[in-house]
Amino acid sequence: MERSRVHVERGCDLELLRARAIHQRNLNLSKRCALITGITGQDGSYLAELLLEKGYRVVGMVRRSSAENFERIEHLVDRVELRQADLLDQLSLVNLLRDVRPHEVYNLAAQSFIPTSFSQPLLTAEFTALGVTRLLEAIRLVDREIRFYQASSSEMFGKVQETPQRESTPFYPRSPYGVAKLYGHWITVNYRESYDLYACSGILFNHESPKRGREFVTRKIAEGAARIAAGLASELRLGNLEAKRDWGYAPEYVEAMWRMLQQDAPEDYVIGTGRHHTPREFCEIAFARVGLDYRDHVKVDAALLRPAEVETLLADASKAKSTLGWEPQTSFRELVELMVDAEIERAQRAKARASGS
Ligand code: NDP
Ligand code: GDR
Repeated sequence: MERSRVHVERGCDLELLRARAIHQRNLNLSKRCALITGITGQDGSYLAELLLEKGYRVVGMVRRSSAENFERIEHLVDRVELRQADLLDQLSLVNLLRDVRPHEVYNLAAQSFIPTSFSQPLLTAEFTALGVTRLLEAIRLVDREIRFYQASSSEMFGKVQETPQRESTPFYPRSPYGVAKLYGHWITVNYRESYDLYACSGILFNHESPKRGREFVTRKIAEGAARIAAGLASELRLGNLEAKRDWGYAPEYVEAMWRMLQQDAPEDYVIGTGRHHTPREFCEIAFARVGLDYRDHVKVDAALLRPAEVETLLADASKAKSTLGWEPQTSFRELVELMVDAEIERAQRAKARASGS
């Protein structure tokens, strides 16, 4: 008697599980599905948040590593599906698309740090340039209806040929990264024109946030100022303080990516604020935020200068405004201050951990 009740209960559990699985599969089929490469990066994590809010099924492509690197998506791991594949491995991309069958693919994965592109130019080309062709080939093989976003960069303008830079400005990249991104841009345009794919290249100017990688100058300055103020460091070594960059706030930029894939026709767009500033100005505001004068702490280190520098970048994003209805909302000062405030919190947590409280 007891045994048969357990049996019935187990049977019910199985029925329930089966029903739930069918329900989940139906939900998955009815939802729009987006695949994000580079989901563990700054933009990938903000884009995943945005697409989840919009009701998408979000699948993130991650590459195998000996230690997990999910810091930026820790708060999302229960709501996104993570699948292993690599931009270096063609077959893994084809299989991934066959399994997931996404409606939209956002290709954010890349070797994205310019100094590393000088020290590892071939690896950069494999990831950042040829990786784009591998993904486009996988789309062409599996489903030509997939909409594709390529993360192109203002670095393609490099030694700028006109100011401000817009979609029609000629390119002149100044680093192996810039050259690799230019290949990614043109192969995206070429597959759109050759195979009628819905493929867009978003030419995004620098965008930052507290989730920015530590090696990039904005995060490095924000972190440096906060640590010096907390007594955890005394100086900050930087390279070129005079380069001009058009810096915006990353969460706003991922909205532009999504909008590009919702248009009637695929096109390329410049995304930026139309204002530029130098690392020196970033230092001024960041150190003032913690009550310090940057001139007492920042040292220029010639080892951090680049073999070829991009001196100035400035976006003309008027096409994005008129077509996508996209406009930046966060000012430069707000961006610096929100990044410094986030680092102050981190430094305080680090101090508390160190003192064991
Ligand atoms: P990040 O450097 O923060 O993230 C890069 C992502 O690419 C990481 O998730 C990384 O994974 C992944 N990746 C690198 N190589 C591979 C590979 N072989 N296979 C699979 N995944 C890989 O970049 P951002 O989020 O800042 O930028 C997103 C994209 O936009 C990049 O392509 C960047 O070049 C471009 N871009 C960025 C701008 C910016 O200002 N942020 C401006 C213009 C363009 P892992 O965690 O395993 O290292
Ligand atoms: P960038 O960003 O090269 O524009 O590429 P980064 O923050 O690295 O440099 C911006 C400017 O600051 C100067 N700089 C320093 N840079 C770093 N990283 N570290 C320093 O100590 C330092 N001192 C001065 C640099 O010389 C440069 O002029 C970013 C990346 O996200 C790319 O992937 C993306 O495509 C472009 O932005 C648009």
